[in-house]
Amino acid sequence: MSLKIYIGGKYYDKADAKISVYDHGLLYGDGVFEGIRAYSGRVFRLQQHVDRLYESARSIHLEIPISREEMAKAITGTLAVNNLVDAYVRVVVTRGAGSLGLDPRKTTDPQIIVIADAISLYPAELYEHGLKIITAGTQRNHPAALNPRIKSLNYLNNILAKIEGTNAGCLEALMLNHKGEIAECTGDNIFVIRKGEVHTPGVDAGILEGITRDAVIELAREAGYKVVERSMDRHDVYIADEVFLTGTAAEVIPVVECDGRPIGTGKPGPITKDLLKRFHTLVREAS
Ligand code: PXG
Repeated sequence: MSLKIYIGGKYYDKADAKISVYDHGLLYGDGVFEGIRAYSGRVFRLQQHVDRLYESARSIHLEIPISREEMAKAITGTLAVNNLVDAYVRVVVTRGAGSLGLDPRKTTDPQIIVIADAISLYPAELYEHGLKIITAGTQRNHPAALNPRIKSLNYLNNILAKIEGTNAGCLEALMLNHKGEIAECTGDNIFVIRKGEVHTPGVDAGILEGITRDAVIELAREAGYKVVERSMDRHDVYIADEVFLTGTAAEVIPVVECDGRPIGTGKPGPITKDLLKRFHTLVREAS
C-alpha cells in the first residue's frame, strides 16, 4: 500500500503528493521543518516539536495557517492513516507559491506537509563500538546571519559539513561556530564527559535546541550527574573521557574518535552507556 502524505489537510498517495515549483520553500529554502519520532504509537515529545516548529516559523515571519492543536492532530493523523507505530515524521511548512522574487509578501498559501515513513538509523554496531567524526571546515551559521535555533529549510550549511564528513569516511561532522567553539554536529547535538561531569555547548554557542538534548540533560540530572552548559573548543573534545551525540534519529550515540584521535579509551564509556539506557527507558515509557 502506498504511503499517504498529508498536504494542507488532505491525504495524497506518495506519487501524487506534489506542490508548486513556484513555492518559495523550493526556490529559496524559505520555510521551516521538524523531524519527529514515534515509538510504539506514541509520539516522543510531540508538544515540544510543535512548539519549536511554531517558534521557527515565527522567527522567519511565517504564519502557519493552522493552530498548534491542529498541527499535532495532523501529525498523529498521518501516522494513523499509514498504520505506522515506530516511525519518523517530517513536518514541512513552506512559505507557499509566489512570484520569482524573494519578497515573501508575493506568496500565497503556505504549504503544510506531513510525511510519516520508516526511520533511517545509524547501523546498530555503531552504538556498541562508537562513531568516528571529523571537525568540518565549514562553520555553523553565524547566529546574526541565520540563527541555528531556527530549523529552517536552509540546511546547506550543515549539508556542506556533512559532505566533508562523508568524504573523510565519517557519518557525522563536528561544526564550530564563528568563534572557533564547538557548536554541534550536522544533525545532532554534542556532549562531552570529563571527570564524571556532563558538558554540552549552551544555546548561545549557536546550535539547534535539540529536543533529545533537553531530554538527555533532564535524564542526566535525575541520575545525579552534574550537567554544565558551557563554551568549549576542540581541546575539550580531544581531552574528553567520553563524547556522545544526541538527536531524534541518533538517540544517544557514542563518539570514539575525532579528527583521527581516539577519545578516552577509544571505546564507548560508562556514562554514555548509562544515558543511552536511560533514554531507551524514557522513550518506551513516556511520550
Ligand atoms: N542539531 C541539528 C542541526 C539538527 O538538525 C539536532 C541538532 C538534534 O535535534 P533533536 O531535536 O532531533 O534532538 C538536529 C535534528 C536526519 C535529520 O535526517 C536529523 C535532524 C534534522 C533533520 C534531519 O538525519 N536532526
